[in-house]
Amino acid sequence: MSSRRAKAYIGIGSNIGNRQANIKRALDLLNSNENIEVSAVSSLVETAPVGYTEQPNFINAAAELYTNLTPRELLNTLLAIENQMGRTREVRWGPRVIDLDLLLYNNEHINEDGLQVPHPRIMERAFVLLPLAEIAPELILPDGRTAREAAASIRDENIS
Ligand code: GSY
Repeated sequence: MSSRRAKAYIGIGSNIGNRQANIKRALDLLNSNENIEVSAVSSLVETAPVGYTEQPNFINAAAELYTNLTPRELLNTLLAIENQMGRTREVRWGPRVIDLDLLLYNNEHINEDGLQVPHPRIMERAFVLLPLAEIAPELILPDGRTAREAAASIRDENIS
C-alpha cells in the first residue's frame, strides 16, 4: 500500500463450519487487497449468540486496518469478501460463514444508505467491545469512553 490514509476497525464473526479457519481466510483476503493492511488482530473468542439465540455459538474477533479505501469502498470490500466466502442472507440474524462489520473509520460519523459509522450497536455488544479493547484499549468510542472502560463496564453488566 503506497500511503496509509485511514485507520479503521472491523468486527468479525463466524458460526458455520470451521469458524477459526473462516476468520483466518477473511483476514488473508483483506490483507491480499493492495489497499488494505491488517495491522492488529484480537484473540478469537467463542461467544454465545446474541439476539436470535437458536443458532450455534460464534467465534468473534476484531481487527485494526490501515486503508486507502473510502468508507464506502471499504464496506463494499467487506461485503465482497463475505460473498466470496459463501455468505447467504436468507435469515437476517441467522447463522453465517463470515460476518465483517465496519465499526469505526478514523473519527468519522457517517449515516448513509447501508453505511453507518460508528457501527450503531458497537456500545452494546460484548462480542465486539471485548476484542476491540484487546487491540485498542485507548481508542475513544462514540460515547467518549475508551474501549478499555466500555469493555470493563459491559463485562461487569454481564457478570452481575
Ligand atoms: O452482528 C454480528 C452477527 N451476530 C453475532 C455475533 O457475531 N456474535 C454473537 N455472539 N452473537 C451474534 N448475533 C449476531 S446477529
